[in-house]
Amino acid sequence: MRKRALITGITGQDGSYLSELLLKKGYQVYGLQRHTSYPNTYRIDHLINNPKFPNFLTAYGDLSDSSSISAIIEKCEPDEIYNLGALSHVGVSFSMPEYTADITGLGALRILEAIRQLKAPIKYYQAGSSEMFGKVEKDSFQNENTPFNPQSPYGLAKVFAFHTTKIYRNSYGMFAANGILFNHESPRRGISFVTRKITLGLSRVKLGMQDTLMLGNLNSSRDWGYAKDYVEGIFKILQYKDAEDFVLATGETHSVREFAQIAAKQLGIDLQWKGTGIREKGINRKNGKTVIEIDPIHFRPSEVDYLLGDARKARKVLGWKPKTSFNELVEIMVKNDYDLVRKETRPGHKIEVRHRFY
Ligand code: NAP
Ligand code: G4F
Repeated sequence: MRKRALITGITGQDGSYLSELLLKKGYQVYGLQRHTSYPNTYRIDHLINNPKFPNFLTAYGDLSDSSSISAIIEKCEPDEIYNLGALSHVGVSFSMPEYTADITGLGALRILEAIRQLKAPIKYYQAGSSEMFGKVEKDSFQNENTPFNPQSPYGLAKVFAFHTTKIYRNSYGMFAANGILFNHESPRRGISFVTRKITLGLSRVKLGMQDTLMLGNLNSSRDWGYAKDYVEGIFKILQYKDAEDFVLATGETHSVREFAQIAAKQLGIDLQWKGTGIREKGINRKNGKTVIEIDPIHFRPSEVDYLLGDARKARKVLGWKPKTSFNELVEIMVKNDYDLVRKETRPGHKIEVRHRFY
């Protein structure tokens, strides 16, 4: 019998890659899709109503709505649920703290409670985040034993979901596991996250469609991996014999400035940094033009300055390790966005990649 998986956050970056992975493994894949006034399915359009993927179906539901969650679980009878749905933007979570707690935090509880009430033997995956570690000591590694110290409504909501998952596992013997994933990116990353903002923005600068890219904190460091590698880890977490919690990370950290420098280099722009603080600028050494500037609008009320993951447990227990290096990741994203923006330069191919806030 074909295994069945239900994915929340099916229209997101990870939801789309995980769907492809599970379909390849022969799963029947169901997606809980939230209703939007205009379909927001560009990452999964190639799977929807495609005769090549008869085992892919989505249904409307919302993480704020218990009845829709229960109805979908009852209808799909999944063996596994991957809860990837969230308000996932840390900066935006400061503007919408209550909504973040509701969707990113309580959403997990609603699913776990639905599984408990149905008394169904469903395995549950919770998409936890390195943002839960929050403020950590510079040069330290974070692993499954590192205490949480969240710095944002998003981080706080994820800590709630993490502990809820553990409580349901310990109290009711449910197979409920947490992944604690460090940042992972791809050409499908939302355009308001810093990596994609850089690869799109610098591609536009290179092609003369934009003069300057406005960024926030250049000093912040992240452990950046490739989303396609990480969904393999997510799958392995639910296939392990016991429900446990696992960190997935690369074990390398790089600053936002470094990411921008490498992306620029791959586009043939040699960036030189001048000035300090909010007056720091990235200048094109060749023509003296300012390519990157700081706009404090992108600063957060509280920042996580530094993250670096220790994924030795996942490597040892699950046999998972990332395959894509930092430079390869930047290259994949730059190539994708350069090609995308190049299409913009052709008549009739206007795509909108500008955004004011994040
Ligand atoms: P993403 O691209 O932002 O996708 C989030 C998904 O959640 C989207 O499908 C979104 O739907 C859906 N969603 C938002 N509000 C919802 C609601 N009220 N009801 C149902 N669905 C809703 O995020 P991602 O990068 O794929 O990340 C997947 C998960 O992993 C998230 O929980 C994120 O917090 C977590 N995580 C991500 C990273 C990372 O670096 N990417 C690291 C650690 C943890 P729409 O498309 O309609 O907006
Ligand atoms: O790309 P970001 O918005 O990602 P952030 O905040 O690390 O969160 C992502 O990773 C988490 C895992 O740790 C996930 F749980 C979460 O869902 C999300 O996927 O920002 C990265 C860094 C931050 O320090 C931010 O302040 O880049 C800095 N930054 C500098 N300029 C900027 C910008 N971030 C954004 N979004 N936009 C800027 O212009």
